Amino acid sequence: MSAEETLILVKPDGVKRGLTGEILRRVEAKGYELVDIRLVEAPRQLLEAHYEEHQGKPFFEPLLEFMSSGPIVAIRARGNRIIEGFRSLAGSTEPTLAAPGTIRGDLGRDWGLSVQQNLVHGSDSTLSAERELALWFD
Ligand code: RTP
Ligand code: MG
Repeated sequence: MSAEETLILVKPDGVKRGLTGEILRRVEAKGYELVDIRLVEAPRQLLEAHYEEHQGKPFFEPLLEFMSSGPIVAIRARGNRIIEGFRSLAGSTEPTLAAPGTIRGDLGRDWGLSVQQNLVHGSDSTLSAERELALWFD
């Protein structure tokens, strides 16, 4: 089987807290390859497309506001079963519930806000990975 690619985002909370290096370190230490990387101030249109599955949900607007609150580091990364593998490195969505040893479990904080500020995003399927990589890297 040939290696997969995924989109990883270090969200604005991760960049602001100076955790980009630590997050990249974990991705590289796992043996994944960094193929491309860029720092982006994401326009609203990009975020709406990225999160189209969540349109209409109560956390959609706060989520877009959070994702617009500072620069994001977008990473194209490659490896065998990286889509599943990175989501396992990232841990569950809620930092409080994410297992220790994961990015969100070790480094994520619950700020008591209406949206989970959980440091990273990772594509959740080959279809989303293709779609999201096309949005962030054209
Ligand atoms: P991601 O897409 O960012 O990798 O995270 P995920 O799959 O674990 O979570 P998902 O359900 O796709 O939700 C996308 C992002 O929206 C924020 N969120 N906040 N009720 C809440 O407070 C809530 N629910 C979702 C998080 O930033 C989540 O990562
Ligand atoms: Mg998701």
